[in-house]
Amino acid sequence: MDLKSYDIKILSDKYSPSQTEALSSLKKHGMLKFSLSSMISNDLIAPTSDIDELLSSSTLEPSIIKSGYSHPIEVPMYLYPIIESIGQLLASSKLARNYLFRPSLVNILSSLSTFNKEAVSDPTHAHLWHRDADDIGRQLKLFIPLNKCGPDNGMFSALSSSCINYYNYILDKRLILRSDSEDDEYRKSDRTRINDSVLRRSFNDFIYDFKAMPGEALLIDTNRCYHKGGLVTQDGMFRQMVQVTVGSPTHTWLENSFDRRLLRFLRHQWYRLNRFLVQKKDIYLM
Ligand SMILES: O=C(O)CCC(=O)C(=O)O
Ligand SMILES: [Fe+2]
Repeated sequence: MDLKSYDIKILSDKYSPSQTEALSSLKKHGMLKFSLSSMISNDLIAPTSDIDELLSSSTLEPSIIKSGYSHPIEVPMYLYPIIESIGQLLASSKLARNYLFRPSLVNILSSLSTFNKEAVSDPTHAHLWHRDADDIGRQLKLFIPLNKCGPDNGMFSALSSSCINYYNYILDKRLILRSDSEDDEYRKSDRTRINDSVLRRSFNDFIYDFKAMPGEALLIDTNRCYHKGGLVTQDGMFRQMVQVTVGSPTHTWLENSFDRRLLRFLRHQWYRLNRFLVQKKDIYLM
């Protein structure tokens, strides 16, 4: 599947046909591609960072680095103000206001993904296809890779939301069976995720592989779209990714006055009700 790219500047217009077109693509596929080059120079986005230098700025525990999962690092200081203004622009845009209830900038994160043999032979968590549950309903994440990104270094991939109802699941029979006999809680929670080859066999035409050049970004509702990323398959390669999240006041990452447990309970009931209404047509793949 391919996606048309829009200039990020269209978000600053009160009314622009491109923004309306972008909104309908977002509603259809749950995602949208942007070019950031009108707001940020590509040289700034593609710093020739040395991986050891990047790792030394990481705050992560050795156990997580060992397993090769993406780990948090600082957003480069010279980039932060520009990324923040892109986040504010997105949060206040007509696009976000039409897509989300009372959107605001939730946070800006940056992660570093490195090669790990164990992770390549046995992917887990974000390396497997999944949907997020960061809010009751929708959210928007803008993924901005800081280096050129392809299948070897943690490419982000996403499934168009046009092919599956929000309240139905795609499930991987093998991962369900495995989780039944799994003791490791971390692995057990992969139960509702899907292996890459399994999903591609059935949904290849609906998958967007974000082979990114510096200056490109993907806006996606990760609660609604299945997605995966961060698996670096070649030794010595890495991926640095900035992630800007825009959400509603009910977003679970916001420090707000909502009671988290009550929200979780409400979310669960809301899912149950809707799964009942859509008559639970989950798709089991093997
Ligand atoms: O690191 C990636 O490419 C995937 C991250 C992810 O699944 C998420 O942020 O929801
Ligand atoms: Fe995710």
